[in-house]
Amino acid sequence: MADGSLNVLLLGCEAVGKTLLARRIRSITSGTPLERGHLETASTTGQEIESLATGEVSTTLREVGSPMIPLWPSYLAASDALVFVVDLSQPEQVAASSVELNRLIRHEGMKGTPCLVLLNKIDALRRLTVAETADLMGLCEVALAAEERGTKLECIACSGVTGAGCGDVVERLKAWAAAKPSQSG
Ligand SMILES: Nc1nc2c(ncn2[C@@H]2O[C@H](COP(=O)(O)OP(=O)(O)O)[C@@H](O)[C@H]2O)c(=O)[nH]1
Ligand SMILES: [Mg+2]
Repeated sequence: MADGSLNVLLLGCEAVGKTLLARRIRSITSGTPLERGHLETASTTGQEIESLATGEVSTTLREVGSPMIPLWPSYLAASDALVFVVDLSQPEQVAASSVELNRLIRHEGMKGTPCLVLLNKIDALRRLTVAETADLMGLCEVALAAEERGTKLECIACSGVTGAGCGDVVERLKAWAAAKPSQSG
């Protein structure tokens, strides 16, 4: 994938809100409001790709659906950054998210790849708090494990439905894009 764009891998367990977040992020970067129909998503069985305007270096956001969990690590080598989504409204799924995040962080393909954990659906009425989720997932330990491997892990609480926190996600993508070494020379 030597196209010069920033390649970001978007992962997370079933129905955590990856596709809607990708659409929300594209709407922010393109300055085009999200149409009502775009709020309804279909389950992603394979991959979905969004191209984002993130300054001089564009971004390719690649969602790989949860049916492809066994294949997720194989996408790490070609990725510049990882965005991992967790659903605060599905407490019963948080353990599974923790297992997959730990597996990815400890995979040799990470090689210092920065990771952004999105604590999504903060708009939901019944949900875990950010602190509860961080506790249940052992996010402090995951961040330490990441640091030992030269990987930086950051968290942002957000909602694909309301757009809360999504501006911060875009800023992070833009910072990664700006820091990507030019491949033209
Ligand atoms: N309350 C709430 N629901 C959301 C949010 N984002 C997505 N959803 C819902 O969660 C379901 C799965 O969303 P989708 O983007 O397809 O998840 P994916 O499988 O991870 O790609 C859909 O019913 C969405 O409407 C959010 O921020 N808040
Ligand atoms: Mg999807």
